[in-house]
Amino acid sequence: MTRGRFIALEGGEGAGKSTQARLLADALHARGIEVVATREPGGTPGAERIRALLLDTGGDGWNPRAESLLFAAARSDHVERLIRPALECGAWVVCDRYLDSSRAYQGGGGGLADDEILRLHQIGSQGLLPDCTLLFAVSPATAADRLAARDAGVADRIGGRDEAYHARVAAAFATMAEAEPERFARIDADADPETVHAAVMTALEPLLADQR
Ligand code: T5A
Repeated sequence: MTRGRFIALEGGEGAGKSTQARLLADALHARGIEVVATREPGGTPGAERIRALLLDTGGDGWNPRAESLLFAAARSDHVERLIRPALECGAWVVCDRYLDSSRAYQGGGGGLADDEILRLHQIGSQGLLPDCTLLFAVSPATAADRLAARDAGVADRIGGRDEAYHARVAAAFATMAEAEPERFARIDADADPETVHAAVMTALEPLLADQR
């Protein structure tokens, strides 16, 4: 049995990750590939419970270290119970956010060192990395317009942080993509959904070609 492929979608709020995750899963299905579509934080019952702790706006929230531990714990359950078994069965996993969100938000945004987050990932998930990480880059104005149209100003605990925090998140994503060009594909996400989807399929062409 050939191992499946692991694709993660990353970027800031409103970049269109969830929209593109759905389009990608449909396109892979249409090619006869078995797909497991999932998300972080979440993806398993235990990780979804941690998601509620992290994102619901009640209470005082968590400091960046506690936040990182919770994300790593949710990811550990997700990897162990869903992602690894799916890959081992030959399915492709399409994951809406993964490790690089922790590196960008708790690292770039919250100030934790990148190697600390990578160490937590080693402990929790034995360092499992995606085969390809699609980074959706959108201008802040476009993202704000999309979120205003969809959410009418209501954000979760992390999405609601200030502009400076989100600017550090975007900078951290850009730095990671530059440092690991073999794993990251940067996708211009300002365009309409179909154009963005076409760019995603082009970026995945080498992995799809391997599959044939
Ligand atoms: N987080 C997560 C961490 O801090 N650390 C971590 O380790 C992890 C895993 C998760 C939060 O947790 C943080 C990051 C986040 O703050 P979430 O609820 O999963 O939060 O939310 P997001 O991932 O931020 O998802 P959003 O739904 O806000 O944004 P998406 O998925 O990028 O955007 P999407 O596809 O939902 O689209 C938003 C709107 O725009 C439209 C859609 O129809 C929708 O209305 N749209 C487009 N419109 C025009 N053109 C396009 N190309 C469009 N694409 C989408």
